[in-house]
Amino acid sequence: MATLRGADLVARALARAGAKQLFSLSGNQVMVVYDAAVDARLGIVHTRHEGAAVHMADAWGRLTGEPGVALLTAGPGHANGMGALYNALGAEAPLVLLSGHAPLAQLGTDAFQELRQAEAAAPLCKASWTAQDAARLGEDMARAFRIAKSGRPGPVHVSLPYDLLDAKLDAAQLSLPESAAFAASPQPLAAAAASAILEALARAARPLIFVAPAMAAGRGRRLREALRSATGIPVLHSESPRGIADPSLGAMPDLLGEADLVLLLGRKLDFTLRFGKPPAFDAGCAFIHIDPEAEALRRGAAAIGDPARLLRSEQADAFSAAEALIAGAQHGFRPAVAQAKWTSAVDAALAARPAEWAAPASAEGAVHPLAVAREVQKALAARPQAVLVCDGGEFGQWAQACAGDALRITNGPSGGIGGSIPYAIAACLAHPGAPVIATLGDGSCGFYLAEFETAARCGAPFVAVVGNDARWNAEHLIQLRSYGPTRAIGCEMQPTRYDLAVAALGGHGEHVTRAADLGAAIERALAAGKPACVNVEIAPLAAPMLSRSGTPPGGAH
Ligand SMILES: Cc1ncc(C[n+]2csc(CCOP(=O)(O)OP(=O)(O)O)c2C)c(N)n1
Ligand SMILES: [Mg+2]
Repeated sequence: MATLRGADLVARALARAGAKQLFSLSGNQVMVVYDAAVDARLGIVHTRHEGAAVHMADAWGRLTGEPGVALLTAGPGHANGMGALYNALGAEAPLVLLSGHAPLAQLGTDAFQELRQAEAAAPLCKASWTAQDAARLGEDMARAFRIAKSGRPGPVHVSLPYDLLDAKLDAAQLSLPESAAFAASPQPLAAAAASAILEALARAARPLIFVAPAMAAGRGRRLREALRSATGIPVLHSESPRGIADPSLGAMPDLLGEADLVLLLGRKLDFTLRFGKPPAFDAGCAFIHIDPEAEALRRGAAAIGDPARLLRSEQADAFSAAEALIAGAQHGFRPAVAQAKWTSAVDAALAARPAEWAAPASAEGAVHPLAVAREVQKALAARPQAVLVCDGGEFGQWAQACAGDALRITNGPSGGIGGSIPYAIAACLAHPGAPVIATLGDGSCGFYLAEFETAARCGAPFVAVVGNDARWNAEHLIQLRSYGPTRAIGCEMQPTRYDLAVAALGGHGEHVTRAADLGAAIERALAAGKPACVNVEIAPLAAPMLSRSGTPPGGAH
C-alpha cells in the first residue's frame, strides 16, 4: 500500500491553503514536517529564535491578509514563541502557529519536552488545540486557517503530536479538505442595516469612522481608503496603545470632543478610545457599533452606558461591513452640508505638526530624533512602494509622527516592543523588491539582533534605522516623571555599535553622529543590497506630544 505520513498531510494542506513558506526554528518533533515540506514545495525561513518566527508570521498575515505560518518545536520551542503571539492578537493578524508536541501515546509519562502547549497558547489565540487523529490533520489545518481569517482575524494554534506526524497512513484512504474549507466565513452586514447606518452618518454634522486594527494594511487599508472616498467621512485608524493620542493622528485628540456620531467599524470601544467617555468624547456623542463578536458589542454598550447614545449595534466582520457600506454609499450618499467644514477641520488636525518641526532640529551633542524621522520620511516619500516598520519606545513614535501615508507595520495596540527586525524580514518576503525601512530604539534592537543573519541568508535587504540613546528611554522618562531625577535606576545601556554587529552578521553598517550625514547614510544602506543598520546616536528626547490632551495612561510603548 502507498503510504503518506501525517506530516505529509500537514504540508500538503498548507500548500493547498496557499502557504509559501514556514517561519520556523527546527527541533526533533518537527523535522518530519521539514522533510514533508520538500515534496509540498514549502520554503523554510529558519530563524534564530522562535519569537522571531512568530513575529514574521504576524507581519506576513497583516501585509498579505493570508495567515503567516510559524512552525516551532515542542516544549521550549513552543514556550519561546508565546510572547510574540501577544502582538499578533492585538494587531488582529491572521496567523497559524503549529508546534511539534510529545507523542500522544506518551502523555502523562514525563515524556521528552512534554508540556500542556494548547493550554499555554490559549489566552493568546482565538483557538488552540492538540491534534488527535493523524488522518484528520488536513481538517485541523483547514479549521485553523478558517478561524484565523474569519471574524476578527487573529492567531490560532495547533499542537502536532509526533506520533501523529510520523504515522504511516494509507494514501488511498486520504483526501484533503477542499480549498473553500480554508477560506474565511464572512459575517456580512445586511444591506438594510448598511443603508440605515449610512443614513445616520449622512445626517450627522460631525461624523467619524474608527476602524479595526485589522484594517491597518493589505485589504483593510484599501477598504478604508475606499470608504473614505465613497462617503467623504474621515476614516481614522490608530494602531498603537496610545490610540487617540497616537502621534500619527496629529492634533486630532483636540477635535475628537466635537464629534457627534462615531461609527466603530470592527473597532472595540476599549482603552485606545478611552472607552468613548469624556473628556476624549463628548458626553452626548452617539455611537454605531459594528463588530464580529457579540462580547465586544456587549462591552461597547456597557462603556457607552446610555442606550439612547448607541444608535445601532450590528454583528458583522469589519471587511464585509466596509464592503456593504461602500456599496451602499455608491448608490447615492448625500451628507449634511455641515460635514464639508468638519472634514476639512479633521484633515487639518490629522496633518498638524508643530511649526518648529519645519526648521532643522538640533540637539546638543547628538542627533535630534526628529531629524532622523524626517530623513526616513524623505526616503519613504521618494519610494511609493516602500514599507515602513515601526517599533515601540520613544524613538519609534517620532518616526510614526513623520511617516505620512507609507504602508506600515507597527508593534500595534499590544505595545510589545522588539518585533521590528523580524517584521521587516517578513515585509521583504511579502513585498519582494519593495524597499523596507524599520525604525527602532537601541533597546528594541537587541531583542532579535541575530535575525540579521537570517536576513542576510534569506536575501531580505531591509534597512534598520536605530535611534541609539543608550537608554530604555520610555521607561527612564517614567522614572523621571513618577519618582524624580534622583531615583533613576537600571535603564541605562552602553552606546553600542550595532552597525558593527550587523556587519559581522553579514549585513551593512552605518554609524551616524551628525544630522548632516543621515540622508547619505540611509541612501547607502538602501543601495547596499543586503540587510543594513544605520546606527544613529540620538539625543534621549521624549516622544512628540502633538495634542493638548497629554500622555495617555500607561505612557509610551
Ligand atoms: C515586550 C515588551 N517589554 C517591555 C516593554 C516596556 N517598554 C516599552 S518602551 C521600552 C523602552 C524601549 O527602549 P528603546 O527601544 O531603546 O526605545 P527608546 O524609548 O529608548 O527610544 C520598554 C522597556 C514593552 N512595551 N514590551
Ligand atoms: Mg533607547
